[in-house]
Amino acid sequence: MLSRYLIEFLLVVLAVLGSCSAATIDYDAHALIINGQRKIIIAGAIHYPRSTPEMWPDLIQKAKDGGIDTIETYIFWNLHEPRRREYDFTGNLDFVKFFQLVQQAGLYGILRIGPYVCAEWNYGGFPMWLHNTPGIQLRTDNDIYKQEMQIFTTKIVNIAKEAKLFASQGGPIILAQIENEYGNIMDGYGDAGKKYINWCAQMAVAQNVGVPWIMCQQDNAPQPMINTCNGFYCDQFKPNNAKSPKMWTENWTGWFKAWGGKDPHRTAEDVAFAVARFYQNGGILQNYYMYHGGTNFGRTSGGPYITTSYDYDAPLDEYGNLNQPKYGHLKQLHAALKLGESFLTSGNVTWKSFGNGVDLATFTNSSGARFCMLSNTDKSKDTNIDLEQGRKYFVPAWSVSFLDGCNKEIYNTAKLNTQISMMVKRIHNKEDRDVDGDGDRDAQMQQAPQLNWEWSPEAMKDTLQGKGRFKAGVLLEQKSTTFDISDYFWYMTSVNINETIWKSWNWKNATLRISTNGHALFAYVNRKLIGYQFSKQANTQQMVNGDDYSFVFEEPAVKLKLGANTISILSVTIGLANYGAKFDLKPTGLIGGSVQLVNNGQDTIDLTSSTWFYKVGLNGEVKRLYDPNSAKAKWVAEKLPYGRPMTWYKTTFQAPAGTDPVVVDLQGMGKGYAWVNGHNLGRYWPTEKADENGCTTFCDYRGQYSNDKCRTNCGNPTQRYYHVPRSFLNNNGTNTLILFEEIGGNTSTISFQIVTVGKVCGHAYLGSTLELSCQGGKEITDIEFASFGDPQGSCGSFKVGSYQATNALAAVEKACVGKQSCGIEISDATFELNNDIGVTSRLAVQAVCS
Ligand SMILES: *[C@@H]1O[C@H](CO)[C@@H](O)[C@H](O)[C@H]1NC(C)=O
Ligand SMILES: *[C@@H]1O[C@H](CO)[C@@H](O)[C@H](O)[C@H]1NC(C)=O
Ligand SMILES: *[C@@H]1O[C@H](CO)[C@@H](O)[C@H](O)[C@H]1NC(C)=O
Ligand SMILES: *[C@@H]1O[C@H](CO)[C@@H](O)[C@H](O)[C@H]1NC(C)=O
Ligand SMILES: *[C@@H]1O[C@H](CO)[C@@H](O)[C@H](O)[C@H]1NC(C)=O
Ligand SMILES: *[C@@H]1O[C@H](CO)[C@@H](O)[C@H](O)[C@H]1NC(C)=O
Ligand SMILES: CC(=O)N[C@H]1CO[C@H](CO)[C@@H](O)[C@@H]1O
Repeated sequence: MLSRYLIEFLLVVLAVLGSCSAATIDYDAHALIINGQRKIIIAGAIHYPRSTPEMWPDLIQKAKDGGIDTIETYIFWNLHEPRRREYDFTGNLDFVKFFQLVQQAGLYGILRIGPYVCAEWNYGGFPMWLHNTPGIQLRTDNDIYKQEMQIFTTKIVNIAKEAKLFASQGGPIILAQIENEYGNIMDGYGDAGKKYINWCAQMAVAQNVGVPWIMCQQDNAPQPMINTCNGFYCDQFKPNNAKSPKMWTENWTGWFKAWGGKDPHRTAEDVAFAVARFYQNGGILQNYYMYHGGTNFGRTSGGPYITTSYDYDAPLDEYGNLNQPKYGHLKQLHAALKLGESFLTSGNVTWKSFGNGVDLATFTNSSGARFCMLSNTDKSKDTNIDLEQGRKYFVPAWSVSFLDGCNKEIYNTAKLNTQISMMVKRIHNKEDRDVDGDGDRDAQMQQAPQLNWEWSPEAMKDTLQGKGRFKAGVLLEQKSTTFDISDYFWYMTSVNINETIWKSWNWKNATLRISTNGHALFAYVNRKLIGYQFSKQANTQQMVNGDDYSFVFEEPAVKLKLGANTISILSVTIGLANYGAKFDLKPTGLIGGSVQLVNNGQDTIDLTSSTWFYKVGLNGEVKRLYDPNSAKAKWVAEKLPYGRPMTWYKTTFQAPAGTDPVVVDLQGMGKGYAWVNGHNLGRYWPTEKADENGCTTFCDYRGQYSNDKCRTNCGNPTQRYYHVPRSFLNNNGTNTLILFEEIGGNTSTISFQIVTVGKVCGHAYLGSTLELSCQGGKEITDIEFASFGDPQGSCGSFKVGSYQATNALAAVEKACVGKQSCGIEISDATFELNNDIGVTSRLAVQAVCS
């Protein structure tokens, strides 16, 4: 205890010392000026609730090592204030600790309060009580909303001020944001929208944070707000004030994924190209959205239909591993940009055009030294450019070269000199890695440990009998009625089939027809499940456009009986909308829909206006079956069901050894929720498959990126593996996995696995150093391919080209085998070159980590 007090004392001393070094943040059109120093900023987004406090230091350190100087995050209102005036800033909601870690790492921070955040986050970050406040209208000139927004913004600012988080107080935060992408949808609010955005600006300025405020995608942002750009490319963006710096708050490093969607990829070369073009064209701050995407734990994913993984193809993958080559290629870009900082911020630039989309920007710093960026924006034509000194520069299509002193190429966005890591998921137990006794650590060959399952049915006696907690003569709106505390909402009614109807109609063949706003429903008639349905498969574009998720459920051959018949409908949400004008008013559940019994398509009994009974949530949720310590849970091992809807499953397991990230493979299961030791991992849905069509094996980095380009994983489960952060696990004793299965699943193949580097590939040009490294203490055990010349193909399918040096394999084996990481200098000294080999020669290597 003593040492803890000592540490706390030291922290207090440090904080006091720290507060002396308050920074002034200023700007002009060419630089952010921090304590008088002219800077460009390279920022990366890491959302604190999408990982765990135990992961934060590693993520922040990796960002720093990757050349990021600023960490940006939104603030997530719905988690911080789940009920009005009840706040939560504990665990992974401790944003103060997050920014303190950012500062301890020597980085700056950007605080995007919103408080509307979009972010593919449930309801864009709005708490449901806000929506349910009488008289409120969100994101417009409405006094009730403005008051709540001001109270929450002030609360966050005050917490940040108390912790001295603003740079003006000696803290890390250099910029703050109010509202978010309002400019995109403002027209939908008419004049009230304009009034509102002006009010936002005044309210923010009055907070007196001592650092500049920004508004993203807000062309008409009132001064002193700095309007900023979001997008895949922002090189042509111009702020609305000549004195404002050109800033890019969201440079999308990849894209998010939807249930039913394919895996998106944005190449390292194209991200680097976009960033280089931005700074070449006078940009001074860009923020990778995301630098680490992470996981939508619990019920945090929005959409509807956003997956639990929020990997985003970001430089750090969902689990915090380096996503190579993107991470390393951007790291080198950042080093090149920082080398040019005094030039890029001088505002002294001249342009020379070589035609065909080839342009040279020459920056001169105040000492008169020069720095050049040579860009080729043509989508297919590579070029060789002769600069004054007679030196030729090979500039591939869709790339930018950085020329130190305007005569030495230090980086080109299309020339990858960094390793590609092929990540694998595997069963792994340190103790018995060498199962077949041949001296290899043959982890892949091992069987997953057998899991022993128990189960418990979801108790539905009450709801299948139509017993609810309250009733109404209409079909209610789901999210507002449930306050969104659960995905699940029961609609129940009874229909009396009297003698007259029974005789006149053929009720053996009735159809139940339900029209709903979604996102899924399970229909029961007289206690029997007659069918279920989900909103149609969505693709990401539909969600961005805020498409509706309504559908009509129709089940023929519904058996009715003379007298009272009970109809129970379990309506399910799958993440609430987070984008679009008035997205908050988008209905969920059966409101505005209808429920009908139809006889041979002719006669109809309309139940829409019947008396409906309601119940919020599952009984298992109320009994906390997901909590391994719940006293109310009754688990049995006998007759373990397969394919049974509405079933809870429970098992115990040992945590995989080591430090590599852990996932649970839920292949075989249908749809539901998973908890480890009571922590909600998020929705699982491995039966929801990605479209069969539209994938590519080869991905051309050249040309304008769109989120449909370079998709993979066609025909496979959208998400099969679910992240179990190490901090959720008990490394010594047992761990408990609990599942709630909606549609029916098979637990036999569920296993826990680690995610690690399986193979590494390298690709590097003459004059650079190729660095290869494994992860988690593993070593390079085998070189599967090494060729210096013009190797063809890509990682996993390299082939020798038309010429190669003779000693590449031996040289690489010597440098790398038996090591956790190695570096190979690509020079005349390393390889036996012959005359054929020119400036485009490169080394390609594929190695195994185990
Ligand atoms: C300008 O660049 C040169 C070469 O990199 C450097 O030595 C000098 O310090 C720079 N001047 C300023 C004012 O940063
Ligand atoms: C840009 O730098 C050059 C070389 O030092 C100098 O001649 C020129 O006056 C500068 N231009 C501006 C606008 O500062
Ligand atoms: C039977 O039900 C129908 C439809 O609700 C109603 O019109 C009719 O009056 C009922 N007949 C009797 C005998 O209750
Ligand atoms: C039931 O309905 C279907 C079409 O909706 C029809 O083809 C079939 O003949 C009907 N069966 C009976 C027994 O009425
Ligand atoms: C867990 O077990 C390891 C060795 O088996 C031991 O060194 C460590 O102290 C244990 N940790 C806890 C928290 O019990
Ligand atoms: C469950 O999955 C296992 C493994 O794929 C399979 O062998 C078994 O037949 C399945 N059980 C049922 C009831 O489908
Ligand atoms: C503001 C901005 O640059 N938006 C762009 C984001 O990216 C999409 C897809 O490339 C463009 O359509 C937008 O214009």
